[in-house]
Amino acid sequence: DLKNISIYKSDKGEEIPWFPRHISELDQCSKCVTKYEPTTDPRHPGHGDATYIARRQFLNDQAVNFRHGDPIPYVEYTKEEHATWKAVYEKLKTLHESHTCLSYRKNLKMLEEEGVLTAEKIPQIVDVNKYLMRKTGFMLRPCSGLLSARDFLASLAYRVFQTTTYLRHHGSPHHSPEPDLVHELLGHVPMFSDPLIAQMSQDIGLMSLGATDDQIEKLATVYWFIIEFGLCREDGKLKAIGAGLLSAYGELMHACSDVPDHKEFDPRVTAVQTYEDSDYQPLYFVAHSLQDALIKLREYASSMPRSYGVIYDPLTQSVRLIKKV
Ligand code: H4B
Repeated sequence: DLKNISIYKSDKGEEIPWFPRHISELDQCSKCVTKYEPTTDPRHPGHGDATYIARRQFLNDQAVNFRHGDPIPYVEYTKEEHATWKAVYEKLKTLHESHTCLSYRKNLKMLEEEGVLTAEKIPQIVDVNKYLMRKTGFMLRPCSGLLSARDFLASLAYRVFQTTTYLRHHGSPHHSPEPDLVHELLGHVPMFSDPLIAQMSQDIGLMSLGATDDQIEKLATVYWFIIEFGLCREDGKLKAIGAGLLSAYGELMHACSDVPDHKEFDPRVTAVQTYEDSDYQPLYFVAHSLQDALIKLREYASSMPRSYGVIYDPLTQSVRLIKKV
């Protein structure tokens, strides 16, 4: 098992944790963390619902067996699942104009016009990928739940977004304690269609390759506050850019209201801010714009100490290490 063996040594002799050097090696980056499992955690709305648990397990087993290059499995969603999707979609729609950033509205509109995202049915990953490939080269691949930050971030380096394929519980359509299809497809996909968000995500991913645990923690925190829960200001109003907000009716309203604190996005500060993962955030970071967030993130990235350079080659979808003198 090569997974946890450190196989690189820098010139100074320090060990660099294993990381994928080619997109196919993401097959080894699917380690899940168990948190909010419906089998064991009473806070999960599916807790005690044997039918739901079996369905989630079935979809997760399918995802676990996926290998890079395989055709993406087709999933036959049930009537009930389509109905839950529709209820969430329509409710979120009522906040789009007032609470979401311009990029989200534009990209969602294009996705809707092409029939990729609609309230009527849960889309297939294959169809989403055709769209995303054309826009930013991002690609979804199925995964089986909440991944470790290290594995999740490594996939972003290759513009791969690991995506759950199960849906939240029908008894709690407007909130889910774990990532689900609504979060991935309605929250992330329109934003991964934006070239600036795509680049920011890949930058965070590339910085994570071979990083120390402490650096991973910092990068995961920046990711959390900008890609998941970030806000920006448009025409003087707070608007959501983060997928965690774009897929959660209640928190979207809360985040843009004057109840929580709002601080200017500054990766150095953001990276060490503690966050809440079981309730609404008490504090959100606000970027001036997506451009501004990307520039600040790149400055932060280049200041992170690392004894080697990483070069991503999109033609071979691989990463090369270069020595620093
Ligand atoms: N796993 C899945 N399946 N989906 C996600 O959106 C995330 C994940 N987000 N694991 C990750 C963790 C982030 O919250 C950071 C990088 O920890």
